Amino acid sequence: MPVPLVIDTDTAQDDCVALLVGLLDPAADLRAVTMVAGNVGFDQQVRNAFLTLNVADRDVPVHLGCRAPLMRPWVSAENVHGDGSGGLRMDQTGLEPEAEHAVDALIRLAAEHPGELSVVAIGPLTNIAMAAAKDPAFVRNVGALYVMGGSNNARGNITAAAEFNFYVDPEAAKAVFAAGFEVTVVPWDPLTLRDAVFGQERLDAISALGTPLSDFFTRVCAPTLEFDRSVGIDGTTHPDSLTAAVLLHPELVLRTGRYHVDVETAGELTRGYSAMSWGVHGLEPNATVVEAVDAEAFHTYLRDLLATPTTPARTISHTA
Ligand SMILES: [Ca+2]
Repeated sequence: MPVPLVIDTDTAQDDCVALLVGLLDPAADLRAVTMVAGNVGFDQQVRNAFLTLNVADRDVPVHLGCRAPLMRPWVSAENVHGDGSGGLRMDQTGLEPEAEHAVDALIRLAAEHPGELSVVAIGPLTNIAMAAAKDPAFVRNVGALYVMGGSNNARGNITAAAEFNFYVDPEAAKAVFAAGFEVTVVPWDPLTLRDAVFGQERLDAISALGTPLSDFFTRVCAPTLEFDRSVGIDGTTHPDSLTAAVLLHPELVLRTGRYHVDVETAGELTRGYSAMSWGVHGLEPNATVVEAVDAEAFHTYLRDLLATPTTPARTISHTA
């Protein structure tokens, strides 16, 4: 039986790849895409989501969610991602998001089949925290919550201490870990930086596929590749697609640990820092943290996914 899921996303770069996982993997039954403020301008994120649906030749409801963090001004990652699509363009006439707000869609979809829906949250946790605050039953109706965010006692990416998603809306992240969800966390460091970086050889293997999906992947990931190389990472990073993949294919996971995860909201230098306590500090575990995945198998999985033939209905062009 395919896994019913919603992907909550700030759609840019690897978020697009994560959407492809949800749209194309036969193990997934993607019920909706919910949008949250994060990587790039909100309306551009929505365009990136529709661009991704088009290249996958799939139609899934898109719901617009929170356009700002709970308590703070939005922080962009446009310096990393550009417009998040690598400059891809298409005519979006007639493509409309659903009228229902993302927070209400999350609550409704989880309530329709209590305990069965998985939520893959790969942006700031604003929508998830809002849904939990609006309807406490949401927490128990969600079967599993997979979160890309934080670092496991390791370095951040937007600051020395913090990973972007938790940094942008630390209050939402803190609330989500306190809410009682069954949470699995895919952290930035060390996991992503060790097991989900695609260097030139892996990128060449994908671009050699010559499918609409592989061309899309190469274009969309190009700005991240350039940025990553400028900061000493030798390839593109894929934390969001990894998060969706490990939900659908737990056999990719080689090691996990149970942790008490909490998020810093008041630090002078550590806003958004994820404190992951490993069981010796007298705190009850509230999350499973992925510690190692089969990097080669993950690359093979994505490469095979991007080999899927699709016939995009709308023409995609590239502007430099
Ligand atoms: Ca993301």
